[in-house]
Amino acid sequence: MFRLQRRLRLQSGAPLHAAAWLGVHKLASVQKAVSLPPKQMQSLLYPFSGVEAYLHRSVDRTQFKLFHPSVEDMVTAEKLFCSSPSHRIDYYVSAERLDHAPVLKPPEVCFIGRSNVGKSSLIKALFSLTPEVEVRVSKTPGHTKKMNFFRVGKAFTIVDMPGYGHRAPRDFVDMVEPYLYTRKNLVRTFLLVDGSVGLQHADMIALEMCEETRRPYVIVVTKIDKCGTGVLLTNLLNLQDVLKSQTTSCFPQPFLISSLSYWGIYLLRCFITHVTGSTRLKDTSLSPPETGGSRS
Ligand SMILES: Nc1nc2c(ncn2[C@@H]2O[C@H](COP(=O)(O)OP(=O)(O)OP(=O)(O)O)[C@@H](O)[C@H]2O)c(=O)[nH]1
Ligand SMILES: [Mg+2]
Repeated sequence: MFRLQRRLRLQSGAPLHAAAWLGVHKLASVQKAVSLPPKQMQSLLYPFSGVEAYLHRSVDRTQFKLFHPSVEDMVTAEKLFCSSPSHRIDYYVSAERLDHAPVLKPPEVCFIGRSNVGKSSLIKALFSLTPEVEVRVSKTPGHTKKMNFFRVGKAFTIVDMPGYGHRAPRDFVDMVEPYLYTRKNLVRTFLLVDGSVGLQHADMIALEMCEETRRPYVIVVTKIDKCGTGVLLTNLLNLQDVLKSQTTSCFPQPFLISSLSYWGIYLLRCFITHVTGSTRLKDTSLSPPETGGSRS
């Protein structure tokens, strides 16, 4: 473990100046995560490993581990989430309609889901190494009213969407649907589902909408810190059934996340840099050749 930490320190170049760490959460960096006891580290980096032991032997686990990059890959990905003069990360603009959305060249990923599911919190956690980027979160559902565009240098753009369901903006459908169908540079949609309550009726409608767009999308299971293992497993297995039987464009692996405890944040950063073509995985034998949407 010590050797791994030292190698990671060497790879990531000069350590950040102390002032640069001000306001940065203690678990924001994967380098901190690898200094924790092995079991804790494993759950933070590969959250499925934390629940795996509770699954019956007959349950097929492969789909939960399709994207399984190395720690080195996560370190490489993490660098793109650190702002620098030559790689600026910033909030760019908000748009209420697709025709107000900026025309941007870099590949784009967006986050959709029910209001209050944790979209903005997740983006805030992804950007936690650049705390000056303000991502607004709230306990009150329906907080995000517009599509918010965040630029990550020239590498990619992340879009925070308003939520559907309770207190959704009135023009939600007019805003989000045309974006999902026609946005040219959209490479991945992340559909967030609350792990403590599982798939709801509104999520099924969103899932159908994603299927109709025929564009690749990925399920992210949020707030896994909030639910007991039993509830999480039940919801996960139900989700797996739905993915298997009712989807063709969804990536079969759901990503498990806690934006407050940082479980799965490093893995998701790595997936985003991978699908936007910003980084290459070192050991591709760990992942399927196609981490895109369609199941082969
Ligand atoms: N326990 C726990 N709470 C979370 C997590 N992620 C978000 N929350 C809480 O959920 C609430 C809603 O979070 P937001 O990120 O604003 O949710 P949103 O999906 O952006 O909501 P809208 O903008 O209203 O659509 C806040 O009180 C967050 O602190 C998580 O991983 N764990
Ligand atoms: Mg929000």
